[in-house]
Amino acid sequence: MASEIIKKIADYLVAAEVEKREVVKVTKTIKPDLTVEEAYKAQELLVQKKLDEGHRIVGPKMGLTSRAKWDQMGVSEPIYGYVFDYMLIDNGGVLPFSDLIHPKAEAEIAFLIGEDIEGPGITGAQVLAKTEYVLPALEIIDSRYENFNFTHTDVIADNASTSRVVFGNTLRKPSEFELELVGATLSINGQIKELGAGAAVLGHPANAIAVLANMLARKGEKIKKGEIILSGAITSALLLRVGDFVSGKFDGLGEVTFSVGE
Ligand code: 0L1
Ligand code: MG
Repeated sequence: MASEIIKKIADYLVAAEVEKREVVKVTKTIKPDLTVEEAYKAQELLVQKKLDEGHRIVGPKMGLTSRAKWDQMGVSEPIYGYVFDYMLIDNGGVLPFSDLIHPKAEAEIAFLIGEDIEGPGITGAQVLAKTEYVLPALEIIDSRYENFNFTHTDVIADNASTSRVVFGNTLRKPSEFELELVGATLSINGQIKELGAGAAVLGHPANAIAVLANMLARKGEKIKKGEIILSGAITSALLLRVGDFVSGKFDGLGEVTFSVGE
């Protein structure tokens, strides 16, 4: 049973998302000593609220998957959140800026899972064997906290800044690739702003999915067949503005685009 304070945190963050307004981080306003366990409990309540409203989970997502981000946040583990159906934008579609607070885009490789994956002890190789397809994606993160200013536990409670996702149309078997070598560029209005390779994600994007399976196992959960999972950012995230045309080009996986509307 969640405590009143954990419920308060979930309500605080859901209201910020719905009202599209940034808020001061939870560790400054509600609970300075928020633990990782409590933060995931708050995230669970936030997720449950969305399910109760009739939204459907597309899949979990991994965040903070680069060692550079770990150093920056002083942590040694990625985080996860959940992508919902209302967050999906068609490839080539429009992201209405007024729906969000201060969106940023990052390039990622997504995994369409072919069989349940249950930790602990899952490896990247096991993930690849149970992956139906990989596909390119642009994730739009939109922290509910002012200036993206948060601690590790704040961002966990905030559903790992999850906001919108554009999946590409090219589905390929993971066996066709060395995913760690897949390069990606992220451009705005035709100019390459960021670039990277799959190896930026824990050495190989499948490793991030393995970590997710092992983290979910701690609470008796598993990755489910049919889920589409973002494995973590290959590039840094770029702040978006109205009028931007955003394009992610992935070696062998095609292009994903969207425009930022008003
Ligand atoms: O998807 C991500 O890696 C985002 C994790 C949260 C950190 C951020 O909002 O920058
Ligand atoms: Mg991401």
